Amino acid sequence: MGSASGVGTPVTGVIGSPLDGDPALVGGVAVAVVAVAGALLFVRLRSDRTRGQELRSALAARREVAILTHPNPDPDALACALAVRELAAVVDTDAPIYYPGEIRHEENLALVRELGIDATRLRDGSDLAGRDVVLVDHNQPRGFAGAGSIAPYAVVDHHPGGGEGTAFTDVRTAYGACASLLAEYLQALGWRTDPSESGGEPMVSEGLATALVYGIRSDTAGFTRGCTAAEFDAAAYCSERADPDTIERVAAPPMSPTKMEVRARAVLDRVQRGAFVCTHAGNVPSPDTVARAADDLLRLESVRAVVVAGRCDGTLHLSGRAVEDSVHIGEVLSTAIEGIPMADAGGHGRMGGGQLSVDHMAGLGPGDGVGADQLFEGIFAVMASQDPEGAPADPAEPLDPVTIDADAESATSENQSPDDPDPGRPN
Ligand SMILES: [Mn+2]
Repeated sequence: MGSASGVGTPVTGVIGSPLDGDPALVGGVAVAVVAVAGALLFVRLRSDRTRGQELRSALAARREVAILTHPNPDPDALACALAVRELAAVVDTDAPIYYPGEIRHEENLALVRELGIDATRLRDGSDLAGRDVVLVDHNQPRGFAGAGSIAPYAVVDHHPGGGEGTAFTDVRTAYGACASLLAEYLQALGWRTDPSESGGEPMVSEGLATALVYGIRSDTAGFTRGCTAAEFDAAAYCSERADPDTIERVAAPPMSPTKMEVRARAVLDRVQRGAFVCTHAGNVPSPDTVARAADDLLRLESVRAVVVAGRCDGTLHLSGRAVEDSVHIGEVLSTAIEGIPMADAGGHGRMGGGQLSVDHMAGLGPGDGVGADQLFEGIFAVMASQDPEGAPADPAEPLDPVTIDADAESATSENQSPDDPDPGRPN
């Protein structure tokens, strides 16, 4: 309020002269005028503050906050968490980063490794009890026990939903990445990204600039999907400071021989009917590998829908992909597994997944079991009924049950890399 008294002094002088005879009244009016002028100035200053200044003030008001990402943080969420932590550091606020689920996608793991991101897995809501939680890249806590009882302190996000923070909320659903918002804050706060510039404001760290660019790149599928001017502006602002070598390494992380073999086998052993492909990739080190193999196969020329199966930890994981205007792959999978006990599947139009019990498929359950060949016949039939244009012109040969049977010993178990922590069950 120091500046408010500076405004008040001349005002008192102007209105003082007609009231010379009554010092008490003069004093009272002066105090009132100063208070009103101060309040107006305060409101004006507040409304002129940038969102970044507001968030910084909210962070400065606490000795510590807990930054929370959504359950399986992606590069955008991790970049935002780093940005909040760096902003908190300049106002001497501790801001550890938490996530409730797993960091499991290769790209996400590579980002964490390359930038040395320090994030802690949340056990449950008790880890956050009594703490001021800052949500990034989502606006309602989820994915852990007690999530519903948390009232976030601050929220920065670009997803729909009504979640708000008690001290600060900025949710912009038009933005392609949440990292663009944080970059905007830093830029408006005068943080420097060009090492040749001089100035009193802090310099964005190289790791943060790299993470922000990567987060934007990742959430917009390489500046194509849902990318707005805000994403280009934010990336341009960070570009001088971001490390292109790190970005390249994170974008194409080294792959274990086992994972590469699974993806190769998924292609080599594929069964194609018209524009549809099903394939059994055998034992896989993680369900994520099945999903990546499905992404690969959908890129095959003239292929419109694919389903890849892979066995891991006693479960047959299914991953489906379809191009637009073909089948609804989530419905294909849920229809194909109807009537199979201990099976679950579903998803969106262009992306779906499912799980079946390998023991049950082998007949070690209530029913007679079901072979992967039968499963694939069912999937092909549903695909053909949904997208007749993609169906083969000729009646197909029956599938070879040895190649794709769930029980067949695949080459993976013998060729398993010895350092692979999760080789899958040979069964
Ligand atoms: Mn995001």
